[in-house]
Amino acid sequence: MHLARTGAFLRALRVSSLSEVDPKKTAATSSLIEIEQDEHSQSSTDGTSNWSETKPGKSILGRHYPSDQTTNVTDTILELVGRKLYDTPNHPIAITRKLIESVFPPPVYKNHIATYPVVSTKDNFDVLGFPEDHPGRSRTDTYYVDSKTVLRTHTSAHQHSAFQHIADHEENGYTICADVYRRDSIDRSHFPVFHQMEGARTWQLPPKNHYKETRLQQQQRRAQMIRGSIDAMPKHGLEIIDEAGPYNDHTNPIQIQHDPDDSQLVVEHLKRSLEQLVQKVFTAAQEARPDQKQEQLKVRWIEAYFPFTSPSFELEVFWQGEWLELLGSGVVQQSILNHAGLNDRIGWAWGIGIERLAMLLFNVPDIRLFWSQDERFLKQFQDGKITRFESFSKFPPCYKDISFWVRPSPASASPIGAESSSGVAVAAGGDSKKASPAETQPAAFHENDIMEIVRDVAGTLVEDVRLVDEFVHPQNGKKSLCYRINYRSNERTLTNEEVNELHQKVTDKMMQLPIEIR
Ligand code: FA5
Ligand code: MG
Repeated sequence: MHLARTGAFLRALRVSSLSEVDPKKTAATSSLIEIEQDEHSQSSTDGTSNWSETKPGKSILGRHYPSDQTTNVTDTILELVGRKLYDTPNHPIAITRKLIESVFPPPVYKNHIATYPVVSTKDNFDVLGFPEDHPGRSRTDTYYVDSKTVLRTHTSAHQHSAFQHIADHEENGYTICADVYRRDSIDRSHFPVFHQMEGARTWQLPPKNHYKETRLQQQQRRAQMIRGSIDAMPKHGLEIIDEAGPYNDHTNPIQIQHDPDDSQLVVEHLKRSLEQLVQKVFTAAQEARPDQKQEQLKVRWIEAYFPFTSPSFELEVFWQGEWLELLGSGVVQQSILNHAGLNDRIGWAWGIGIERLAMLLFNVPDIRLFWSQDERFLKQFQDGKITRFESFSKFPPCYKDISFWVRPSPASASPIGAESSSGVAVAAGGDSKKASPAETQPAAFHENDIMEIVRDVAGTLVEDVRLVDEFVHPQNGKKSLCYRINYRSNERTLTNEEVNELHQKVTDKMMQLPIEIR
């Protein structure tokens, strides 16, 4: 019997946070599913200490969560919950969401919105096969509401529910749009709250042609269906560099349950589908500036790793002089499909950063702008239209450095090198280059703690925070780090006094970290 069909699972289904998008209406409407968070234990046992203020509890969109030792979500972050940028008229995030949905429309794809951001660690990590020591689980990378509950770090937290919905409704695919939360670095393309869209497509075995038809023959007919669907996609003119190929036996394997031909077809369908999306976005962006010479867009596929797909891929575009990661994707782990009752299916899934796409589409140079309530920003966009954003002015930056000693520990290894392009385990937050399992222990310094303090004190008044110097003391082995904080508003010139005051507050709060200010 399928696990998903047991009474326990059916009882656990309840209508709430995911809602369907009615293509004829702007706003999202009613119904879908979420697994009830009924297995939470009351208290944390990991004994980690928390540098942020301990509060009796957190209220999130009308629900109250008593805090425990694991709680690290700050009020600054909670202020951003519920803004629904994906459903705000004339907002670039909503316009981009609809553009993506137009490439993945019903009836093949059911378009959902997941409005409620609090999910269980089970849905965010366990169900997706995240190992216990995955950096994404660490409190340095994820906002914990309590020990068993987080602000979701990715839309994949709803993947299991969405696959169950597919199983229950005889559907084939979905998209889910949601706000997601990560304790991440601070720069022009990273913000602690951002939006993701996840998509998935599955193919089931067709009904038997006649009673003698074997499973292999059924599989072959399914393969023909996938091939037919690939061939039916319009050709695009993009120049694609494919550095990953369909799989790699050692670094990016086909799952043992899968027929290699099936898996390769699914990969081909996945890549062509996402290339259609990139093509549509760039055509729209270029139509917005017909006077400009068309630049050849550089796009590449590279290998990636996600616990819930294999083989896995990332798509990057060349933007402002560097490769910018747009999305992660892959062939869905068969165990995940089986767990949702989709045993006879094979499928792909992807997760894209909506801001990243919107920055390319609208020429928005800084991710913080999407949160702006300044009319000079908002009035530049209109539903159904792609317009080129014109900066209303560039206000002067103000740099301040902060230097300190950290204790030598594995977790204070060089934090240089943020989001990886080398395919290490960075899914859903958690950068294996910055993080190590040791960082979940108390008293280990982690770069994201500085980011969080800066965010908490200065919010969107900081453009980026960068490590500019590091060295190890030859005698005592202590490590010195120097971070440069770039205070700059997108909306006005900051005064010296204002910046000094902010920087003093940052310095004071840093005293709570396991460091010695120099
Ligand atoms: C994921 O979150 C996976 N859930 C994606 C996925 C889904 C893979 C389904 C396979 C199957 P990742 O951590 O790489 O993967 O994030 C996906 C995208 O979100 C990134 O490619 C990037 O476009 C965007 N993103 C990640 N962090 C930030 C951030 N701090 N600010 C803005 N965008 C971000
Ligand atoms: Mg990634």
